[in-house]
Amino acid sequence: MKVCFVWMLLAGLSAPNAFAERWILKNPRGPAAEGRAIHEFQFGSDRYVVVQAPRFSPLAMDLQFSSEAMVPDAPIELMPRQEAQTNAQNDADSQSRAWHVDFLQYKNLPAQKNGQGVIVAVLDTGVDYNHKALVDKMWKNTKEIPANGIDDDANGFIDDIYGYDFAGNKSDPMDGDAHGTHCAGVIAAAPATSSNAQGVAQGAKIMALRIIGEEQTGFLSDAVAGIHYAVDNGAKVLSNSWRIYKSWSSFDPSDENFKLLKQAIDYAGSKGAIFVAAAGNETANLDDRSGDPMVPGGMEGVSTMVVVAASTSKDIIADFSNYGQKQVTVAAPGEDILSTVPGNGWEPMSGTSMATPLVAGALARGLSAGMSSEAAVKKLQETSASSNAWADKVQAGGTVRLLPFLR
Ligand SMILES: [Ca+2]
Ligand SMILES: [Ca+2]
Repeated sequence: MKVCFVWMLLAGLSAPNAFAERWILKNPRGPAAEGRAIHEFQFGSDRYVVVQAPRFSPLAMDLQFSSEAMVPDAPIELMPRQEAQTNAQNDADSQSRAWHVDFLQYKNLPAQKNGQGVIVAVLDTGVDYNHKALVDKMWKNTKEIPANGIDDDANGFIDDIYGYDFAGNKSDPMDGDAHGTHCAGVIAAAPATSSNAQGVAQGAKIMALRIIGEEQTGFLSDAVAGIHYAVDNGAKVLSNSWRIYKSWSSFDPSDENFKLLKQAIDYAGSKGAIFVAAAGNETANLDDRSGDPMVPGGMEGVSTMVVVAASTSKDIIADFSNYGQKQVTVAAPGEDILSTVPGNGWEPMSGTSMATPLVAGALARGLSAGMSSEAAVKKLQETSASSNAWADKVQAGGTVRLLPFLR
């Protein structure tokens, strides 16, 4: 027992808090940061470098003194999965029937406006790109030769075929969870053989960006790097079902890491890419989060961001969904959504996490119909079905309707 206790104590002492060990440096000057960059970002005249350094170490001191600012890289998390609120009978139904596919009349949508030619980046836990319903829906970096250890297309990433694994700092973005595969399926999955489940934009291509690693957490700077990768490699819609609240972390929202994220989203906007973000699952009003802001969905003044709440099959707000007449753009089906999971499976999941890729896919269809990014977002809002139940919940006053949107 004694040995065991000592071992545990040592393990405790030697296991540093990973999140305190990664730092964002603004305009580092000295030699301390040389050769240590995990990421580098340039915004205007400002250079940001992300490095690893033990807290309170001489190295950390050096980095601090030789940088304009130094802040901890912040942890980000997935929206926790929501338990289905339905009874056993409905639960059985949701295993075999994708209600959102009927509700939004996928089969009546114009086939030629199916997302063809539009790349949708899924910034999540990765994607099971071998899933039968996704294998033909993946974006592939055709200029890259796989597994030769060379960055053939000189985009800064070696052997990146389906996207990139920023959480694991490697080229293979295979899903380490199920969340990202589910989101990818909501966007573009080929029809299931055993149900009506399928993606909303089956002509679109999925770019897999793994920014959430073990235990459904990741680093903010990996999300920023993922946004850059997506935009620089041609994605026009970015689906983001992750977030962080200020109270969950040790950083101040006025800090450089918030700025870095905002600049990345602005960069996406400047390239005509739409940043779609989940509203979150805390039944909170995002219009009133001054005490505890959430990013990215709660960020104010980001005109190119679309924030999505979750609706149910009764077309009311899901009881977990965040909302906000000003901050949340629109609602979409997000409860008991049947979609792909790794290993050729299909399962229902609930959350604004699921509503978000549905809107991302819908926007991809709009872009494939020749709409500009701005026009697509505007029309998606205008054609949403407004109702009293939604009037104070989302900007659009209701949930998306794809027939009028694509008409
Ligand atoms: Ca490459
Ligand atoms: Ca290669």
